[in-house]
Amino acid sequence: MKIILATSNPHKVLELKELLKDFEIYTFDEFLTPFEIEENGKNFKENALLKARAVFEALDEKQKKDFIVLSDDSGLCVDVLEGRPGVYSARFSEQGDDKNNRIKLVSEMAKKGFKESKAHYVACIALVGLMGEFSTHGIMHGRVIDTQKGENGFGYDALFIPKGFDKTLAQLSADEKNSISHRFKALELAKIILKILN
Ligand code: ITT
Repeated sequence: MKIILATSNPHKVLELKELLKDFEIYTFDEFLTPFEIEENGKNFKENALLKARAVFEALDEKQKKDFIVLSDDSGLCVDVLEGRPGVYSARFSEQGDDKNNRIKLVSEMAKKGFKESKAHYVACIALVGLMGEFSTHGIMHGRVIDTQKGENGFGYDALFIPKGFDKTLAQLSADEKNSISHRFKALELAKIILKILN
């Protein structure tokens, strides 16, 4: 089955390609001129569907027959921040880059008097094709700390310790992260749908 990834985040592309090794994977910029997709959904599922739909609609009729579009909307929900940054994870800081997002997370916890908090990552995977629209979710529980540790991964990984571990995600290898992550879990469910559609 041929899949087009509807994401502009190169870190996600790497993880998704690794996790979807058995499929023929393309990125949407191999077929389309990259364009802005307004993520104005109120939850991960709405945003994931918005992204996959926008890319699918931009394909020509032949491509629509040949491909399924797969998107990922994901984020980190921190308990002491009442679930923030959530769907705003990519644009939490004014600058909207990973480094400033991590700084803002630590400072928002500090403002409330916390050095760490329970937290969870969520990923929603959306699939859009001629056969219809589908979505799956995956969650990884853990805690966030106020000191960055490790160099691997992206986003908030240097601040996130998965439940049952004593290292941050950025201190784990890509294979270790990919065997426990929110993205891995959502994709395991998405693969069941893909197999049935095939
Ligand atoms: P696309 O919309 O183009 O896919 P994006 O980065 O804007 O790219 P999202 O809106 O889904 O994607 O935001 C995801 C953000 O959540 C991401 O930028 C990180 O800050 C955070 N995030 C999600 N999954 C993560 C992971 O596995 N590790 C670290 N941070 C993650």
